Amino acid sequence: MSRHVPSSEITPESAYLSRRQLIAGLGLAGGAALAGCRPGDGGALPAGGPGSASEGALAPSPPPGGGDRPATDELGDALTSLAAVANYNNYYEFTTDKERVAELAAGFVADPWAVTVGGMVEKPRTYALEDLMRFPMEERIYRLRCVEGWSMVIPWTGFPLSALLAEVEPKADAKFVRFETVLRPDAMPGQRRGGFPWPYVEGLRIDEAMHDLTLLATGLYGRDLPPQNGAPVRLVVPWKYGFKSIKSVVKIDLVAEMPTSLWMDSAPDEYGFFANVNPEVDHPRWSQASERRIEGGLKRRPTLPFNGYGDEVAQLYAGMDLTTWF
Ligand SMILES: Nc1nc2c(c(=O)[nH]1)N[C@H]1C(S)=C(S)[C@@H](COP(=O)(O)O)O[C@H]1N2
Ligand SMILES: [Mo]
Repeated sequence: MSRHVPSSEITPESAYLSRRQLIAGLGLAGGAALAGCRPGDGGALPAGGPGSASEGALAPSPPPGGGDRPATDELGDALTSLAAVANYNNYYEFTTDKERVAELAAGFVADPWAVTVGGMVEKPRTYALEDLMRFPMEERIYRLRCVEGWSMVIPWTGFPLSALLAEVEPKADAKFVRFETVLRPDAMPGQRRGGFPWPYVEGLRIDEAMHDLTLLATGLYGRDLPPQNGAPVRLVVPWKYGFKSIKSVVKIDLVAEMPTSLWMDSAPDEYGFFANVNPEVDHPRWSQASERRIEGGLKRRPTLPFNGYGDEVAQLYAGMDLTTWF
């Protein structure tokens, strides 16, 4: 059983980039020329977004609110191209083959959509996609560090999860937040195969969920989220390994006990609840000391504690034993 095999270490980046980026790159150039616009000028763009089959034609749109998109994150690291962000994916509900998620997810219907928020809250509520889209959106450029040892820099569109939680009013004894991905085996071939206890489940402690860095993302590169990236709404928790950033969320519950995530359930010796990025605590089967930045060349770079967000989040874990990454 392939349990989060670091296939980035098996499939050389050059192999997928040469094939995939050629295709995506052609679509991008052609689309921009057809629409008569440069990326970022706010003009018409090729059709895309949730449910679109034209994944090859994805082109960046301006950030919400307009203006220019920085070329780097706050550390000076270049953004990963949209072509790579949208064609190198972990989404096991479709397939464990990162290069095939986009094509298998292309017809996924992400609209209409509903996210039910309940559990230990004063005002349980089901949010339609339109309701979520009414939150003030911002663009956040975050590093995404997969537990497998690769990373990207992605401009997300979204809003802090805390804004949604404030509306439903968590009760005082709610200590954790539990998230669930849609269960749709008809549309998700990976859910038709055995091996994982679907649906995908993740969780955060409530102070982690309330932290301003924690986003509910509805887009990337100024566009609706592509299906392969978790359309129409996914969590983004940038200081934790990527598997915490659960895709295509349909259920959010405030709970008293620490939720058991899909990864804790299927491989408890390898994946824990907190999963904060930590270069000093190796995965049982590989080192976490360094990582490979997608499109960053062959040289590995040192992994940063909390993925470089330690100034913002380290205090959440004061007094906790961080020598175990669980
Ligand atoms: N529902 C669901 N969410 C998921 C996953 C998944 O397989 N299913 N994979 C996770 C992993 S391991 C990573 S690294 C990120 C990848 O997000 P991306 O494809 O948008 O880069 O999504 C996370 N969220
Ligand atoms: Mo991951």
